[in-house]
Order: sequence, then structure tokens, then C-alpha cells
Amino acid sequence: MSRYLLTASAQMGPIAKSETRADTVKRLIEMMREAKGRGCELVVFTELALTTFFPRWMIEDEAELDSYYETEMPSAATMPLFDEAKKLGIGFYLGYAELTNENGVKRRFNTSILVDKTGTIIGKYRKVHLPGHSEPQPGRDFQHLEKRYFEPGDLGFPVFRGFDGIMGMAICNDRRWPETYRVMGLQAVEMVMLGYNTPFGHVGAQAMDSLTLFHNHLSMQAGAYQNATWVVGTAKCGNEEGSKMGGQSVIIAPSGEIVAMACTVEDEVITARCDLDMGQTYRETIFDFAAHRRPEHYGLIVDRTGAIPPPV
Ligand code: ING
Repeated sequence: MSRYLLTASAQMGPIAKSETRADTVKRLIEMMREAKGRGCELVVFTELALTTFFPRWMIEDEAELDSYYETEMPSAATMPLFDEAKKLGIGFYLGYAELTNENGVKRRFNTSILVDKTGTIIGKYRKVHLPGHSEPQPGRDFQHLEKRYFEPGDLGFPVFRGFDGIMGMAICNDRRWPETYRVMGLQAVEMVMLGYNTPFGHVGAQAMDSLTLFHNHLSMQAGAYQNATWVVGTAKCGNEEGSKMGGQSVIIAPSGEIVAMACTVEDEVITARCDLDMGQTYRETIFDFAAHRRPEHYGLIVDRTGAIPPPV
């Protein structure tokens, strides 16, 4: 008997700097209702789904910077989303900027949560791989200051039992690093949910820029196949405050096949019937980790951070 999880990816079009939490929560609720209307039990929203992608700017004023973060989840502004989930009986992944105060010290994370069908938070993740810079870079139309505005995540890559499966989370740049999927794969993850904000022109190399959407899918398809897991990747996309971001949100099977893809750069719900048992065939054969992996040869992956070429 297969464990089918009807899943939605709720891609978001641009969020203007002027949009309020009430504005974005309204958009999320409309897509949650559409997902439920199509029979879904889970909807995967995107990274930083409540605000515009503010790391594109150098923000000097701390109060202005703090305005992009959530100090509680849910809050009065986001509670309607949790209430609607409970009313509809649908769970969700939500990415947002988290501001906590630990022993009087402000800490800032790029965070996601997993909420079950009763509106209860059953999992939390903080983005480990922060791209970009901590100081503004000259000559860029837009900055990418995630290293300035967030700390690296301190929760590792946990998995959570929910939706009759084993669920994992990642955020944006995490999807480019095989370690992200493998740590969860070693916990028998069956679905990795992630959101992304992927601006074109990120590194300024024209050739690479034209491959942004290819690299987006390549990263997630490889992660899915090599760890026998579903991957749901949800974009924030379109022309957001002048910064053009890639879309093509996808639902990817453990085979690595794309089974659903968005075709706009706006709010768009895509869905798929995800058989959570589909990865088992791969885990019992090609990717039977216990039978085939040789950790005794993998030491550099943990011991070394940057690449060091051999002596001349
Ligand atoms: N953004 C981008 C990501 O998708 C990026 C950074 C853009 C990397 C384009 C490479 C190419 O990884 C976030 N928010 O991580």
C-alpha cells in the first residue's frame, strides 16, 4: 500500500518592499486554499515568504532591518495562516527571517518551519549555507548580504516524522550543496522541502547567469536522485524591486524526474501525488547506503573546508 502525499508548491511572484505582512499572508492563504481545493495535504511556501528579499540592499538603520524579521511565530500577523491551515486541514512549510533574543543577544537566522494539519509547528530549520557577502560589494546593481543579515544555521539538517513520512527542510543556497541532502539522506528522508530566492546576475558572469535556471534544477534533481528522496523547490520570482529572480518551481521524484513545474513568474500553485514509498527501490539497490558507502574514505568532506591542491 503506497503512502501517497498530495503536495503543492506555492510559488510566489514579487513581493514589493511596501507590502505588509497582511498583504503577503493574504496571498499565502489564497494559494493554500487553491492547494486544498486540489486535494493537497501539504503546501510548500518559499524562502523569506513574508517580505521582499531585503538582502539585496545595504540597510544601515537597525530598526529598518529589524522590520523584515519575525520575533515570534506565529504572530498576530501570521496567525491567520495557521488558523486557515487548521480550518482546512492542510500542513505547510514556511520560510521567514527569524529574530531571536538569547541572553540579551540579538540573533538573526534565515529560517523555515514545518506546520502540521492541526496548525502545530513540528519542525524548524535555520539556513546553513549563506551565499553572498557580509560587506556591500562595489559595482553591483543589487547586493547579496545574507552573510551580513543572518548567522549560519545552528540546528544542523534535522528530519521530522510527519504527513505519514520522514520530512526534511532546506533553504535556497543549501540546495546547491550535496552535503545538505546526504545528511538528511542518512536519516532516511523521504521529502526535502525548500524555498528559494535566486536573482539573475548574482555573480556577474554572463555565461553562468544564462545557466541559472539549469543549475537550479540540476542541483535539486541530483539531490533527489542521489538520496532517493522527493524534493519540492518553491521559488520567489519575477521582477522584485528591479531585481529579476528565476522561477520554475518544481516537484521532483526520487528518480530525479521533474513531475511538476511552474510556468509563470507569479503566484502559482503546482501539485503532484507524491508516493513516499517510491524511494525505497533506490534505497534497496543503487543507493543502499549501508551496502555501498565507504565512510572510511570520506574524511576530507568533514575535516577540510576549502579545496587544497596537491603539492607541485
Ligand atoms: N540565493 C541564491 C541561490 O539560489 C545564488 C544565490 C543566485 C547562487 C544565483 C547562485 C546563482 O543560491 C539564495 N538566497 O541563497
